[in-house]
Amino acid sequence: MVVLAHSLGLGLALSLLVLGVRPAPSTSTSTSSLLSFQISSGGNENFFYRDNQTSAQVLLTSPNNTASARRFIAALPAGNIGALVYFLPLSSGTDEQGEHLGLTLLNDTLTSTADELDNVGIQADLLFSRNATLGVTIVGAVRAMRDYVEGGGTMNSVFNYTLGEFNETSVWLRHRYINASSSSNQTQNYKYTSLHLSVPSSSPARFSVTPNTTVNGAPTINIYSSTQDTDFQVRIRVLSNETSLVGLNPSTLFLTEGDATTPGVLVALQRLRNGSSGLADAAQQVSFLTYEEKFTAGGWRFLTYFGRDTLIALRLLMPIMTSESIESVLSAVIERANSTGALCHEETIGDYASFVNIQNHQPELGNEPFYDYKMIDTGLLLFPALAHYFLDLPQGQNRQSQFLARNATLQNGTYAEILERISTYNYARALPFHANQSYNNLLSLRPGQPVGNWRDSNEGLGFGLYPFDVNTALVPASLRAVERLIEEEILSAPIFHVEESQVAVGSVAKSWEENTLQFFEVEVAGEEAERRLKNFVNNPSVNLGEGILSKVGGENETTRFYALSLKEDGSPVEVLNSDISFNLMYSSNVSKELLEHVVNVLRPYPRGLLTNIGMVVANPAFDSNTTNIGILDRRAYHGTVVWSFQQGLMAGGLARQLNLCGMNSSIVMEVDINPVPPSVPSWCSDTQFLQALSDAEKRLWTSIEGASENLFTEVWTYAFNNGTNEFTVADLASLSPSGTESDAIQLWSYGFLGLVKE
Ligand SMILES: *[C@@H]1O[C@H](CO)[C@@H](O)[C@H](O)[C@H]1NC(C)=O
Ligand SMILES: *[C@@H]1O[C@H](CO)[C@@H](O)[C@H](O)[C@H]1NC(C)=O
Ligand SMILES: *[C@@H]1O[C@H](CO)[C@@H](O)[C@H](O)[C@H]1NC(C)=O
Ligand SMILES: *[C@@H]1O[C@H](CO)[C@@H](O)[C@H](O)[C@H]1NC(C)=O
Ligand SMILES: *[C@@H]1O[C@H](CO)[C@@H](O)[C@H](O)[C@H]1NC(C)=O
Ligand SMILES: *[C@@H]1O[C@H](CO)[C@@H](O)[C@H](O)[C@H]1NC(C)=O
Ligand SMILES: *[C@@H]1O[C@H](CO)[C@@H](O)[C@H](O)[C@H]1NC(C)=O
Ligand SMILES: *[C@@H]1O[C@H](CO)[C@@H](O)[C@H](O)[C@H]1NC(C)=O
Ligand SMILES: *[C@@H]1O[C@H](CO)[C@@H](O)[C@H](O)[C@H]1NC(C)=O
Ligand SMILES: *[C@@H]1O[C@H](CO)[C@@H](O)[C@H](O)[C@H]1NC(C)=O
Ligand SMILES: *[C@@H]1O[C@H](CO)[C@@H](O)[C@H](O)[C@H]1NC(C)=O
Ligand SMILES: CC(=O)N[C@H]1CO[C@H](CO)[C@@H](O)[C@@H]1O
Repeated sequence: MVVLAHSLGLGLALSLLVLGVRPAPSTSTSTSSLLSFQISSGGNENFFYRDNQTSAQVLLTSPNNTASARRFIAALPAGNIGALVYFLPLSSGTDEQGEHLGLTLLNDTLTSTADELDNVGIQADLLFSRNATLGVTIVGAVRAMRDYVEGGGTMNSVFNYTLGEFNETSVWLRHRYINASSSSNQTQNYKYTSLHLSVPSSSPARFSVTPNTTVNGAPTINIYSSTQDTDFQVRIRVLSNETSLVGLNPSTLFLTEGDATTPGVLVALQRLRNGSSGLADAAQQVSFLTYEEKFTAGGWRFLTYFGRDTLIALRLLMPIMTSESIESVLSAVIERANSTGALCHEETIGDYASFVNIQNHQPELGNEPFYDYKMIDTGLLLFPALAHYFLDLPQGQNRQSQFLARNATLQNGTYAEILERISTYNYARALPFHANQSYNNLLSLRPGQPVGNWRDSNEGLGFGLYPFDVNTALVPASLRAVERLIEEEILSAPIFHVEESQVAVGSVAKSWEENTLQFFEVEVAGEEAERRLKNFVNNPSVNLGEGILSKVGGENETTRFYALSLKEDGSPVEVLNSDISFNLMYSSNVSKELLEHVVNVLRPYPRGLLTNIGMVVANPAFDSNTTNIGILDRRAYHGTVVWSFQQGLMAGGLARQLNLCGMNSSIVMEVDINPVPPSVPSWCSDTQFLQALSDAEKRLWTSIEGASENLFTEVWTYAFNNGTNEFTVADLASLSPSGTESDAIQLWSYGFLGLVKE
């Protein structure tokens, strides 16, 4: 309680970090279920709307974006359906070629809508600056829209729309669900996603529609002004028969200030309510992504269930969340476990599920959800969250009995039974390395899978097979959490035998804690490190120039860091990376040596990871395999780019470690509630080292605050000015060869709401 009194004094004296969130109009975090806000990000205007009937994100290409096509996207979490339309300027023959089409969404016109068959969805009024025509149009599955946008124009004719009724003022485009019957039965009509274009009263807009007689050919749909007015309005609606999810309002999602049991939690909650902190808007944004039944990962691309994203977001936000919302995340994950005990990465629903089921030769499943179990990390993130909730946080006190007794709805069994299965599966995965500590007993990507952890690709892992985060942080952290839950009799011990004798979960954890890091150790001697660094900055795909090296210091020092992953032969992928953040956030008893690596990593890029606009997640500067330089450059989704959640994990994890040393070690106030360790870590008494760690923390926050406008987005990249040696934020979509874009709001990036920097 001494700690509490002390930091209360501190809390009142806080000068809060004012995060640069864009202002959202009107609505407050009251009990109203209405959400309506707008965000400019990544070359798009993003509009968000939720009421008690529907929920949707709409995007339009920003007016100042130089692309000639104006892209309209609507994405609805219900069924993960939507529509994508590229509007193109219509040349009248007398026009200058390439003349610009202006297209904007009229303020306050985005709202919910329903048709006479009780299909529901959204509508908005668009303002056109000139005659236009419809380019590529996809109606239906958001995943089919992503395939087109990110897959170099991939389209599959099973997702084609058909032209419905049309005249001069109304055009219906419909995509019939893949598993809809082909009967002409009227009541089957609901098995459609529809895009409806119409003309609001008094608008001079008209449609000129030419059906296409070619099989699968798209009709020509022109939109023009029937008067001398060049500006005209068109109403756009996207509708389906999917049942809308029930959203969690900010007041359901987060604790009220009266519930706060520590000064840190109180301050974090006050910021959410306080308009001047900018975070009241953030509370609405994260609310848009959360539903009673599940949390979604980000919009527009990931408005569906993702296990990893929701569990990491939960770990960071849990101290300020209500029991109801915490249990919503936990139950969504548990409900989707498979019968072996693996956890689901992504849930494919709606029409795209029919497509996947057909691809998997199981068309009889219709549009039953497809759950994907390819990731190796998701299952390891559950128990640390569960143990933290039931054992450390006030919200979880006395909740375990009712929670564990619940019957699952998506499968048979109680939560207790499913959790036993998951923990037994994890334990079994960990035993081989306990028995024999050779690298090939570490957890590898699953056979035939190019992905397995958050760096979602072969390239992202530098073509490694054994990821660092999974093996050094998440396996032992998961085992330790299970050990605590067994001690408190919330779980029972997994029954599994090695050489006839049961091995305690804690002993298995210890083997992993003590013997995994060594495989990932990379050391590059001074002169060689300098040579590689010079080669890196001069590489054409990096092109930073040697000027920056004089700014980053540390010349000719031996460079030591942990590899991104191990290759099949056990050799380390020598890419400097941010995944040590998982050890800081999830591990118990981290060593001084690991923290020294943290100090190294938190140095200016390209010697470390820190730029003036955030922390990059990978840096191949010291890699002896120089082909990784081009593979993991600033255009790559997991290259030298900034992921906000990684910054949150690093900042939160570092605060977690520094706070173990007692008051004032960290510039981040203790919001998370952790048990007091039996003894203060020995490195805390090394004042010089503690200072180095604190300095690293300050550098990290300076870097983070350099792009505070982007904090809650998914990912961004940099542009570099060789004159000033400064970085500026750049949009990934416009540089990425695959068109990979960044979500304007991303659940786990809101982990920052659980961090209060003093
Ligand atoms: C939905 O909200 C509207 C406006 O707030 C209200 O009039 C209506 O009764 C609500 N409908 C339901 C089903 O809650
Ligand atoms: C385009 O406008 C948006 C605001 O609508 C702004 O955030 C962005 O920086 C602008 N981009 C350029 C390249 O001017
Ligand atoms: C529409 O809303 C935006 C953002 O809130 C605002 O900047 C703009 O002035 C509004 N336009 C009109 C015509 O009210
Ligand atoms: C066009 O079709 C719509 C919807 O079917 C109808 O309401 C409207 O009256 C029609 N307009 C004309 C000009 O025929
Ligand atoms: C039409 O479809 C509905 C729902 O599938 C079914 O209940 C009904 O019997 C069908 N009617 C006819 C005439 O086939
Ligand atoms: C019909 O579709 C074909 C194939 O996509 C296309 O080449 C043709 O231009 C279309 N015709 C019209 C009238 O839109
Ligand atoms: C728009 O299209 C209409 C109908 O084709 C045409 O009469 C008009 O001249 C066009 N306007 C412009 C500015 O090209
Ligand atoms: C779906 O369609 C059926 C039949 O028209 C209707 O009764 C039901 O209300 C619709 N549900 C939704 C969520 O649109
Ligand atoms: C569950 O998922 C794991 C991991 O992908 C897999 O090995 C196992 O076979 C799956 N179980 C079933 C019954 O499909
Ligand atoms: C779970 O289902 C069983 C049998 O199906 C039932 O006896 C039990 O009461 C249910 N438990 C809860 C918490 O609803
Ligand atoms: C649940 O149990 C019942 C009865 O044993 C069985 O028929 C059904 O297939 C099971 N459901 C699932 C999803 O395993
Ligand atoms: C109307 C429509 O959507 N047509 C598309 C059908 O799918 C093919 C590709 O498989 C496209 O080329 C058509 O434009």
